[in-house]
Amino acid sequence: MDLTRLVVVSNRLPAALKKDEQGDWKVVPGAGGLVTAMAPVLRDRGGTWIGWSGTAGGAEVMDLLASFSKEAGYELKPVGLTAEEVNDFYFGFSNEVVWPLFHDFQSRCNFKPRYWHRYVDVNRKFAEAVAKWSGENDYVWIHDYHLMHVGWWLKEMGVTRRTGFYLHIPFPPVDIFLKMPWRTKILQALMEYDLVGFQTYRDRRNFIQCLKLFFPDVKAKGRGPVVRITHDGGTFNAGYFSIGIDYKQFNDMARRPSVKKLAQTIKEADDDRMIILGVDRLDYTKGVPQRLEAVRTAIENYPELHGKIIFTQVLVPSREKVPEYVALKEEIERLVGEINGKFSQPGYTPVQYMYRSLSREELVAYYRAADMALVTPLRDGMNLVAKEYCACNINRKGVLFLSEFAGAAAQLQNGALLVNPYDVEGVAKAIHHAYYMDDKDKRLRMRKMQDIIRKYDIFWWLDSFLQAGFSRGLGDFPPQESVDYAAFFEMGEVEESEDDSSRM
Ligand code: ADQ
Repeated sequence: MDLTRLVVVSNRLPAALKKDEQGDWKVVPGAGGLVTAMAPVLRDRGGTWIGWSGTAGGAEVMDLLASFSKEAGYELKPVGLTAEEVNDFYFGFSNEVVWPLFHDFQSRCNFKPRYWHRYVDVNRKFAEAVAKWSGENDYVWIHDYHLMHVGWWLKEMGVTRRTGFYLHIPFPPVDIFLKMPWRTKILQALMEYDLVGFQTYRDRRNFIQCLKLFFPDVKAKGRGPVVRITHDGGTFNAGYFSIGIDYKQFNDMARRPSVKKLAQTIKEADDDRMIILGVDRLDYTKGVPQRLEAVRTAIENYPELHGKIIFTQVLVPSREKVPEYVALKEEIERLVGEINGKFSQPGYTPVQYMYRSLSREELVAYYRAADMALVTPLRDGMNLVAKEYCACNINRKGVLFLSEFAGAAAQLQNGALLVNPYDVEGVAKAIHHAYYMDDKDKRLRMRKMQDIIRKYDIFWWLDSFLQAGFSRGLGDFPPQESVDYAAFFEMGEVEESEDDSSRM
């Protein structure tokens, strides 16, 4: 293989720059799954990570990152953004246009032309950084919805690189994507990458349907997860690669004596009660108010559950300065207050609520202690919480309720109890059903999910994408044969010219 180095590009660098108490900058390394998986590859292959440092840049920042790079074993190269750029590109176009539209919330979109223009300009800045910090033989892997235009700019600038793009969030269906004022420009930009990767078959299908609507000459051909798309004499590949977690790391941590002890403390407080857990970033796509309504309905419709279930919601602060998110937090807190006001009794508070980020050990202890997890986003690219919960379920007696609208449903449908998050009575009924589910059934379901999550972990995801990206053909892509992708909502909607007979 002639490609030697990997260049990863994402909106944020995998390390944040923060000021300490003395007002000096310091580098705090990221600990997410993506960083964990990428770091060894970047180190072994040699590589660079390009992203916004959280500041406007400057010599001090460069020095700090240079010393961090030395320790990490790969380079970190910052893109500096001004306050206006952060406002219009990040808070504006990324979070008020693409995020809501791609999650099917078109009524929440704020299609300000200024946002769009700044988005394109900032993407150019990222492309310039790629041109500067990468070489012709490097593979450039661009991540997520903030940076859909980088490949297009590289082409405009005459910079030749092998490029791959991965979308972590859903790609919307045609009827919703049509609302985007800059729809053809976005599709054209995506077609400039050599490989465009999505979370699920459904996302790739939506993308291809949008392409075909706007560019009638588009043809999609191929078998399996990666297809070849031809348009206007050019070709590129589009595939789906469901992102996974570092299963082993979560599972090992859940077995640690310190975590076991913490989990016991969590459980002991409500020894004879079933703990139902919710863990989310504060975001309207996660369906937290609907989930609280479902818990309320469960206690109302099934009085025998009163005093027997505890719902613990962990909410991670996010986008706290945005008024919509402030309002959402208030709504959630009002609902928690109402439910507890109505159903609490001495020694029993039905909803426990935490608004803060937990340490990894605490989070894993909650996963381990929980008898059930309510993962009910209204729409989600994948949802890693669902996978993390299963990885930490040591006794295999846990039950996962999973939204039909989470990308993870395609992989976990055989073990999870799939629910429609808008159907609060349906979710309440599922909770009631799970309360009486026998241990044998629970174990069988959990084992199925764990097998899939262990096999298709974050390292598998990374290898699959890179193999598909590095190979110019479609033939040597690793099979995903034991992933059951025949989710009910995907049936009967197979692309005509897309031979996907290997999709099971
Ligand atoms: P997110 O929308 O952030 O990710 P998700 O996939 O659930 O959603 O990941 C959240 C992460 O935050 C998990 O790894 C979890 O461990 C962590 N986390 C949650 N609560 C925490 C807490 N209280 N303390 C500490 N950590 C906490 C986007 C897309 C998803 C897609 C991922 C990856 O929106 O659909 O699955 O990227 O591609």
